[in-house]
Amino acid sequence: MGLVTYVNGAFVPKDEAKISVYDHGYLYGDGVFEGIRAYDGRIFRLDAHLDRLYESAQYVMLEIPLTKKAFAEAILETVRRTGLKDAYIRPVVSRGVGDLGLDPRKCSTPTVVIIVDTIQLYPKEAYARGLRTVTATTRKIRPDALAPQAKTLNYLNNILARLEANRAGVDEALMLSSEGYVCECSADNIFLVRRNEVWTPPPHLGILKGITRDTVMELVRSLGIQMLEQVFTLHDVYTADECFLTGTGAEVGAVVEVDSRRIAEGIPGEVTQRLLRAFRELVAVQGTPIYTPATAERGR
Ligand code: PXG
Repeated sequence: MGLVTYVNGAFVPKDEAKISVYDHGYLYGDGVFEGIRAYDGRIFRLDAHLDRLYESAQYVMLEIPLTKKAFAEAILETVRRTGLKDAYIRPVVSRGVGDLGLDPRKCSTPTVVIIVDTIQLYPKEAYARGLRTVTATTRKIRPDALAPQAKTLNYLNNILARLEANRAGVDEALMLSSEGYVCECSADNIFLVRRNEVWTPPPHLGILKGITRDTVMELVRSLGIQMLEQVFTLHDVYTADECFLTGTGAEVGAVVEVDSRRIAEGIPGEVTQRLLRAFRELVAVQGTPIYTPATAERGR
């Protein structure tokens, strides 16, 4: 078994998965996507990811030519055909093949792709030592220009920030709103621990409402710690007791340095580590099973 990709209803080997250069997803970034993970044969929060995919599509007036139920089944079947139990799943729906003008009316059928692969976003050592970040000079796109809640194929704003992190030789880039408030990182949400409270920016500031973020907010509350969604500045980050990032790829990743300032002791904090443990316990038991008894022998 090798990696299998779903392309418009067909299951094809990774190397044969192809789309047209006239696809407006390629020409204009006109489309939406999701990033989902499977842990030990279960897809974590599949319904929440599908809800967000369909909401992103609704925002850009892109009609996904599958019901949510059919999409879920297509995802499950693509993973089954790879035989993977731990996987990274990337559904992508683009406007489809059109002409060289940007008018979406020229695109008659959306292109639906589901990529299944493996993922390790940050190296293992990064979790042990903690992540280092810099604040990008690139500001978040204003929510009235392009809603950051929508996971669209236009990721250049985040990529510009990531380039800045690369140039600084650190792991991630922190992004601010045009007013200078802390929003999120290029592919992760941000949290602070301050005096036994946990803070994260509210969605209206112009961030992606991360599914890991929602999960971690629930975990914070279940640990009996005060969880606040509130606006904060870099001053609050630099002086925090702990800082961590959340995302499908990153899970819960401690941040130990921001803009050359060491955060507290410069080692992963206690609350962060408790939350990472709680998160890993949760993903091990929660989620949509991929392999039913009838297909179980295919899992590895
Ligand atoms: N903010 C942004 C801008 C993101 O792109 C998150 C927050 C975290 O959201 P979730 O729902 O994952 O908790 C994301 C997610 C990648 C990659 O390949 C990117 C994401 C997720 C998985 C992989 O870089 N972005």
